[in-house]
Amino acid sequence: MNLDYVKKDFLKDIGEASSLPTLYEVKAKYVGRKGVITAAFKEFKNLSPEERRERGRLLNELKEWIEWKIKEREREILEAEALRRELEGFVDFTLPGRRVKIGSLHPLNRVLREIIEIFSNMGFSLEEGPEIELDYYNFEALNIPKDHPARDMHDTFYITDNALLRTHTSPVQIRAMKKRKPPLRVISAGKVYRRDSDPTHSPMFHQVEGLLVDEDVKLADLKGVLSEFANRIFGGKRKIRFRPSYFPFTEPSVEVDVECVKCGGKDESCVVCKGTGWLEILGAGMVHPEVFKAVGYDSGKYVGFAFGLGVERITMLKYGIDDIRLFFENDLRFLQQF
Ligand code: FA5
Repeated sequence: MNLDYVKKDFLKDIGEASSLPTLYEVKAKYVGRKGVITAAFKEFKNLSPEERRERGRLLNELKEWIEWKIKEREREILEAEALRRELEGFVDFTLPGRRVKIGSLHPLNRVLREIIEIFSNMGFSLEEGPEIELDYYNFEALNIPKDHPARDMHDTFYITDNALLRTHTSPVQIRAMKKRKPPLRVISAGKVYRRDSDPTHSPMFHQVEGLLVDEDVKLADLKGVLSEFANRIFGGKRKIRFRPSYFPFTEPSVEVDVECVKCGGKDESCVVCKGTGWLEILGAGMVHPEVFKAVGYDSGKYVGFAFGLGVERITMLKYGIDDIRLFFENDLRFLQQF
C-alpha cells in the first residue's frame, strides 16, 4: 500500500467533510477497526523484521497525523456550527427598512360612521338586525302582504319561501318596536340585497334606517331632522325638499331631495343633477297605522316617522363618484384617494 496515496486520499476526503457525521465516516474509513491503516498493518506478515520496524514507524506516524487532522477538523466544524446558530436570530439593523403600508377606512365605512355619528348626536341609538330575514319582518309586518304589487319594488333574493336576504333595513323597525315600548328613537345600519346591477345599483348595498315614535310627532319634525342631517353630511346650509311618494309602511310617504351638491341648483348644464338642481337622497314618511298594529302600538296615541337612505348614494354624491362598482373592486388607486 502506497502511504503517499493514502495521505492524498485522506486529505481530499477530509476537505470534503463539512459536517460531523461525514467527518466520522472519514475517521472510520482511515483509522477505524476496518479502516485503511489497520489493513496496512496486516500487510506486515510478509516483510523482514527490519522492514517491518520501519514500516510500523511510518504507519504509526501516519495514524497519529490522521487522528490529529480529524480532531482539528472536528473543532473547525463545531465552531462553524456554533457561529451559524448564533447568527440564526441575527437582525442586521443597518439594512434599509421595509415600508409598512398603512390602510385606511373604506369610503363607505367612513361615510357610514359619519352618518351614525350625526344621528347619535340627535339622540338616536343603534339597533341591529339579521341580514337573513323572515318574510314577516321584511314584508308582512311592513304592510306588504304576499302578492302585494309593492313586492315588485324589491327584487328579492329568496332563500326559502319564508326566508330571504333582507331587501332593506326597514325590518329592523319592526324588531325594535316589538322589543321596546314608545317613545323610541333608533337607527339601524347595514347590508341589504336586491337583484339589481348597473352603474348606480349594486346587488349588495348599505342602508341606514331611522325611526322615531312619540306622542306628538309631525312631518315637520321629520323635515327638521333630515334637513339637519343634510347640512352635516354635505357641509354648509343645504336646502331639502319633500316630493310625494309611496311606501306601504308610511303614510304620507315622501322622496327627499337635497339641493345639488355640485352646482347648488345654479347650473343648468350640471352633470350631477342634470340641470334639475336637486338630488334624491332617501325615502321617508310617517309610520303607517298598519305597522303600529303589527307591533302592538296604539296608533291612536302614538305617531312616528321613518326614513331609509342608501349609503352608497350619499357617498357618491359627497365625493362625486359616478359608478357604484368602484366601491367593491378594491382597486387601491381608487381607495387611496380617501
Ligand atoms: C326603501 O328601501 C325603504 N325601506 C326606505 C324607507 C324607509 C322609506 C323608511 C320610508 C320609511 P328604496 O327602495 O327607495 O326604499 O331604497 C332606499 C335607498 O336605497 C334609495 O334611495 C337608494 O339610494 C338606495 N338603493 C336602492 N336600491 C339600490 C341598489 N340596488 N344599489 C344601491 N343603492 C340602492
